[in-house]
Amino acid sequence: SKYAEAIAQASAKHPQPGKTFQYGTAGFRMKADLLDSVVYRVGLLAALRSRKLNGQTIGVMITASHNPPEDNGVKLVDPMGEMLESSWEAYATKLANAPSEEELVQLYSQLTADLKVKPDTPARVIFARDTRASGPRLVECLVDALNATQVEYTDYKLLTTPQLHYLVRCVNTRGTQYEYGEVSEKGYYEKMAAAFKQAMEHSDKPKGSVSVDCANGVGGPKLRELVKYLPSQKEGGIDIKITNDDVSKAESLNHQCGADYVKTNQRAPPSSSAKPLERCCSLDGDADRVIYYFLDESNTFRLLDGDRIATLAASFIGDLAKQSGLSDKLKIGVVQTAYANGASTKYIEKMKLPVEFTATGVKHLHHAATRFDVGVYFEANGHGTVLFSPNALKAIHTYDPQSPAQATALQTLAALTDLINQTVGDALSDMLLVEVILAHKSFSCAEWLATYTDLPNRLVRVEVKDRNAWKTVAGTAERKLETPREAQEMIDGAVGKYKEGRSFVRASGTEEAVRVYAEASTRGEADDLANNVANLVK
Ligand code: NG1
Ligand code: ZN
Repeated sequence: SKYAEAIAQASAKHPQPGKTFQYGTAGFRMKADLLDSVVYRVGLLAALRSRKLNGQTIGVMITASHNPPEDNGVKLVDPMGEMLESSWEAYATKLANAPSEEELVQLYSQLTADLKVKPDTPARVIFARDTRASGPRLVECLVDALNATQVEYTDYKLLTTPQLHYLVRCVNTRGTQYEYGEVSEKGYYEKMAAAFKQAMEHSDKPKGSVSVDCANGVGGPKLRELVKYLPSQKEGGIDIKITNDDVSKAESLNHQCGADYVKTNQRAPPSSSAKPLERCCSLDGDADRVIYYFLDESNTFRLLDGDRIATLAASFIGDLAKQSGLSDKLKIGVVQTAYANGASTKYIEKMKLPVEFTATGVKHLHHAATRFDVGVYFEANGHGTVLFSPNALKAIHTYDPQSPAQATALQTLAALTDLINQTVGDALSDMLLVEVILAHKSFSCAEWLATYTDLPNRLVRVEVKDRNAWKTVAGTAERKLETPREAQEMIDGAVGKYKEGRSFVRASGTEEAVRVYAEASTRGEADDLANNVANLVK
């Protein structure tokens, strides 16, 4: 076929290391030194995907998010800024596993034919990477593939994952009625800053400051850039204190800091110097997750996780919908996973909002959220966003307010549709959203925390020989095991001994391990239950 020779030649520079790879929930992710051939082949698939979609631009992001500095990963972004369509994940896996150049070329022409891709259609790709040391080398592997398949490409160098998703959507909607924004990093900051100003127009000034732990990743320099576009504290903006923004020492990425550290360990980064009641948040290594927290008066660590952001956003948007006179037109719903704290689910039900559960992985949540006019979705770990449907946008932008109060609520609501990244969870955007809501509600972190009481919980990672032995029953959002045979009965037995106990086991989609989650009415009981179930699994 047309590119066969070029593909084979460049592929020989990046031989398959004799490993089996799988495009998982977060694309391919592993030790960076194993990734060269994988990234090369992902580049080949990006070309195919773009040609299949008539030359629409596909994104490639090189990052391993919250994982250690020596890891890296790669994932594809579809034209509207969504994750790669799931049926194509299998093609990625197949390409990554082709053992030789001949088999790779063979598979590529097979896919070209099966998918009815016309090799002469133009192909366009944009890509970016996080701050990992292996990034530039992996970019070379990617570029080799794009050159071999004659793709037009733009290298955006360092970006957060959500910034790349934003750009992909901007390129593909340019000049249409769905235009999403200017196709540049600057366009991203300008859009967000303008929306922030508008969202703050009818609010009190933000109280206190927010310390942002950037995990020593790409979020640091990008937040510093964003801050230049935001109003200063004097002008009614937020006092943002940036910490852990050192990207010069590769080994410090995600080390003892960042959203995953804080959520998993349920404590502030040891480097934090925040005083009691000071508002803090942590981003992860590619800035698509954010977690809030603070120390209370008695110096006890208090977490405000993704469930908290979801409930805060749902309650605020619900209020705005009522105040603007649009509550009939905006059906608001919340999407969670089994990892959501049971108390957050009860609170959403108390607000009389529908709540749905999906399997772990944002693509599942995202998909479910599109079925609401306003779909709020967050994983407990802080990854999520709020989606406004085309109907919701139309209602918000065409409604004629019947009073000044309706007009101000409507203006704030409209600002949120621009402030909130519509493509994927975005730590910078989500952080501004939280700040806007806290300012509007005149909420301190303590008042936010007081909206409901989390059930104490524990997440344990158990290394097992074969994680695939743990399969969950379809339709249970991963809450029940089908195999190993007696496992679920044993778990149920353990759970039954605790008040408000809940526990489930599932195979990780990103690591060679299974995860045990447990919650119960006291800290001690939650820990006990988690340990008991972990022992059943070992
Ligand atoms: P796995 O490894 O499948 O549990 C983890 C997170 C997910 C999601 C993905 C992708 C937990 C319990 N799991 O998935 O929520 O964020 O990584 O990064 O936090
Ligand atoms: Zn991430």
